[in-house]
Amino acid sequence: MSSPLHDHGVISRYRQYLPVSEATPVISLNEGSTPLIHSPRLSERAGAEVFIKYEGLNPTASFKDRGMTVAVSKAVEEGSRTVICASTGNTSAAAAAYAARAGIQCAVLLPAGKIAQGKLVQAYLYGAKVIAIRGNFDQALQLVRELGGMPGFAVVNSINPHRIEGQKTAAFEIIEELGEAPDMHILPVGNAGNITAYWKGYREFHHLGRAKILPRMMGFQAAGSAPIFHQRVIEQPNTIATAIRIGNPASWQAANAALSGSTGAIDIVTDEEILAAQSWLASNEGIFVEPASAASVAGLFKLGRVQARRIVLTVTGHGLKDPDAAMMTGDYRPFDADAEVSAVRRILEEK
Ligand code: AN7
Repeated sequence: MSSPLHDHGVISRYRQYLPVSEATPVISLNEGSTPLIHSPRLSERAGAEVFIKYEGLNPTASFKDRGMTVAVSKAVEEGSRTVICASTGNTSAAAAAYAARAGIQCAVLLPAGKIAQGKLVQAYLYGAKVIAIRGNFDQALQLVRELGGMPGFAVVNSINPHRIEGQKTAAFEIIEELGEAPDMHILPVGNAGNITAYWKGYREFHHLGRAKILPRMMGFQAAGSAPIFHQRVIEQPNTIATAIRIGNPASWQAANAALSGSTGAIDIVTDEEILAAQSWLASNEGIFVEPASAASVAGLFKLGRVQARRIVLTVTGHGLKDPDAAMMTGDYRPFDADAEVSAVRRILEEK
């Protein structure tokens, strides 16, 4: 059981806005409350005040924890003994961690060979049953839809509305911190659950008078996996940003509603732009994110100078999730040196 003294996760902080009651056992890892970091260099490039919502600092190092605390708490309340999901990696890491915390089983269906190493390691260590599907994420999600009705099973993909409810709390935090919604919100789009969740969160606080404005929602997909941008299912999605390697998003309609309702837009960024943005953000702002998250930054670069006062970029997952992709952003090798002061000094004095 959670202790009220130590529990400051999203259910504890935003209970009145979430589908929980006294009867809901709160399964939490104190997710949320992530930093909103002002970015002077991005601000200069955009001609607006730019803030980065650093979701990689959640307990399993991605934004998925916000939705998973609600989804797993509700699954336990409803008597489920197993949670199941398809995933490009981060959902499976979060599901596995919260299931471990709840003392229930977790099964994850992953596209074989397309999961970043860090995410796979997480699923194993948290004790999930890891099933590698010879197919892509969309096929894995279709299997989960068919298997999810088994007795005692709860599906914790974002087709589970509790996931969206939890994830909307990121918009609440941003409004509380800025005292107002930003004029524009930029984020990567894969299954389109997160853009749906932010838009819901912004609208709810707007409705309550906690914000006077609503942001334009700007979503960025990887060029090789851009079904919403092209308005058609992509049968063979491909991108270095494996987290958003999705060809048939579950929340497609809701994303369209967010885009049109906010007079926002969806656009694409190439893998090259993603990798360049990833290394730029690390070396210029000290913020290390995974490739999918860097799509936000690549997107802002693509927009150029923006008619807005304040812009928030969500960076969704930590860079350490995927060291292999990070190493592709440059030709990284150490300088070799003998264990002597003179040898090290020679290198330090080189131009
Ligand atoms: C780092 O883990 O779909 O548009 O199965 O891991 O809400 O899907 C991950 C998605 C962006 C896209 N950034 O969010 C999964 C999965 C990162 C992600 C997205 C994901 P949605």
